[in-house]
Amino acid sequence: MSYDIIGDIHGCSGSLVRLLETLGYAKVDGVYRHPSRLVAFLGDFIDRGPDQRGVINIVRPMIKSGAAVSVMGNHEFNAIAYYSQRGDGRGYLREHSEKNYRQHEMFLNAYEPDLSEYADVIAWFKTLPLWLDLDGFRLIHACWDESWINRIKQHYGSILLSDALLDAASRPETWEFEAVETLLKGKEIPLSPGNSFQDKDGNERHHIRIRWWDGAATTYRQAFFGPESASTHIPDDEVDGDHLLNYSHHEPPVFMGHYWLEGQPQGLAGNIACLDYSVAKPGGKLVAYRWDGESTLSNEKFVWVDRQEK
Ligand SMILES: [Mn+2]
Repeated sequence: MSYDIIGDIHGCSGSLVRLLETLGYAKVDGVYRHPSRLVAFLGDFIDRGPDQRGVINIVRPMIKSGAAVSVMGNHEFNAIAYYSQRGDGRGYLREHSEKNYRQHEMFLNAYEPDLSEYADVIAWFKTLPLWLDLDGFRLIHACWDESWINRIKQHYGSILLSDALLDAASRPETWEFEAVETLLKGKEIPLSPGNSFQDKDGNERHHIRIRWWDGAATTYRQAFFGPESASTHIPDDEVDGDHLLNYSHHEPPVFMGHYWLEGQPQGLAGNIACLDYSVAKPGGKLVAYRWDGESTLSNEKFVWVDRQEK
């Protein structure tokens, strides 16, 4: 089966409709379908953009009817934790702080007024798997880390976010926290002691997000995954310890979202593609990859639409 893999949508329903139509999907009985293809979503349907409900009302019926599959994004994970009470009765699994509220405000404004609808959409988020290892390709929101994937499989026996895993992953001292952080938010490594750099907002940082698939990167600067302008501030020293991952070019292609890339959509390696091109920001794009079974990805198969107003 051929798939159109679509990156982070973040409440931008107009861009989603435009992209689906560009790819040849049309509504049949209220659900977008293609005569011979399926969609694979990478999560992050919500937060930031103007039409939270509109996006859910397109993607949810597609998944339910078998026209699409999807993994969970960090924004769905956060939404579940924001909604869910702690086991000890002391508040919520994700703190209702000013910062967390602001990040989630557009979604809460759309759903919170109707508690049964709010509960229903959160329950649906829990049906989204943390990763999908499909026939010939893989989907993950941010980082395909085989060791965390295997550990979750072994301990929880599932690709879904059970209540037990949700609870453990909401406590920073647990391995589950680190596992879910890595899979859904990317792999970060500490700089060597005493080193730091200033990010674009002027914050001092002691960790960098890494090109987790890139075994050829051996220095902090080479391993850094982020804007070119920031990389000049990263020390070019050899990475200490066994922190890097490597994703062999013999492995199936991995599609991910999450990273708010800019510029012309293109592959990061022959079998690695990020499809998040910041649709919720001015100048952003909603990006798809048209996959037809190939194990080596081609830059000609990226398709995108410019961000639409709604
Ligand atoms: Mn995202």
